[in-house]
Amino acid sequence: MKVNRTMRMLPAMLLLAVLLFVTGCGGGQSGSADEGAAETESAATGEAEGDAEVPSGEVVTLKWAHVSPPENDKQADAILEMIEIIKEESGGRLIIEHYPSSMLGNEGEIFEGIQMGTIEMGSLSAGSLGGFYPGVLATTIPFLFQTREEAWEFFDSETAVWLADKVFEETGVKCIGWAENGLRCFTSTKKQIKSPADVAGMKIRTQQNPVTMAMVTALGGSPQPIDFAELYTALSQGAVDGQENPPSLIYTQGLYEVQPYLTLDYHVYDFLGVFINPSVLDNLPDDLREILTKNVNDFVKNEREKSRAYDERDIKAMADAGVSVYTLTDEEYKQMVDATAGVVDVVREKAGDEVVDRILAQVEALRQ
Ligand code: EAX
Repeated sequence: MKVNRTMRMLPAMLLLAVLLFVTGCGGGQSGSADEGAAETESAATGEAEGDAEVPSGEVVTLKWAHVSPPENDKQADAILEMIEIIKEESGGRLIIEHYPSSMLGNEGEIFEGIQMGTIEMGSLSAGSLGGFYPGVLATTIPFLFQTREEAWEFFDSETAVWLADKVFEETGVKCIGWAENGLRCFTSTKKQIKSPADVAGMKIRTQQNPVTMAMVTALGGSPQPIDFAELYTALSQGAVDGQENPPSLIYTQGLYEVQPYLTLDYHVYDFLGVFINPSVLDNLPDDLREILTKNVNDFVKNEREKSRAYDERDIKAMADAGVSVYTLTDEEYKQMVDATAGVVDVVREKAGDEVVDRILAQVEALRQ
């Protein structure tokens, strides 16, 4: 968090002094010195156009890092919309800087940065967060959620609040929202995946997530953990035979260009947690903290809707681009569910019975 009004103003003041000297103007000509100052400061600080109101108080700047694409992606687009709203509502006093595409590292490095405070905010998925608090891996039990809407209800439930508290207890980082990465699906290079028999012998890229790795093993495949930023290259070079991610991310990351087969099996609903360094949140002025938390809540709802809409948009775009898009038959779906039923034992081993039992109970309660 950069709270450095004096240092921030110095370049502006020097530039204004030069401008005044060169043009010989104070107020009185096009706009007042104040207006000139406002524009100069905006120019010096790279903030919004000259008409942005110069903040009266300190300007707080927070970095938000993630590994998804920078635009035309459900997460990036929802973040960029939120950034403008926050800037408006705070009168330019709260600036969120967007760092997509692994600019500040992979998801694990981003989370470590948030723990240390070198990165103020970030968003990452279950597979990566599980490396810091394995309890969240219980949300990646294969075929746990029947629909994304059911998953949204879960992540809006008191169990999800409890899960966020457990993340804070275990990692020291605050979770202020459960957005959506999406319903993860398989893509493959050599043939369409329709059943466990098709996965057998395939090298499938996974996150460093023991649950997903156990799922691929249960299907007869060989899990290959690779960073998301390296995935396109690994697929294009044939280092792996397939991977699994939500349809929209498969499209916006360009993976479909090197994956001729997409199977809409929706084996895991994956969250994108929104995380912030607790000191950053606690040290914000009350009004800015209120603006941030309110808008992150709105971001989560907006991002989920975009994820649903972009999935539909991007599945069509991939089919139009020649990707073979396959939906499992009921029998094939049952084969995938049956083949991965034993993975819950791995989840219990990694996440612990308390979390698994609480999450299963909450999902059951949602269905009553
Ligand atoms: O969170 O690595 C992955 O497959 C994730 O879906 C990606 O990091 C976005």
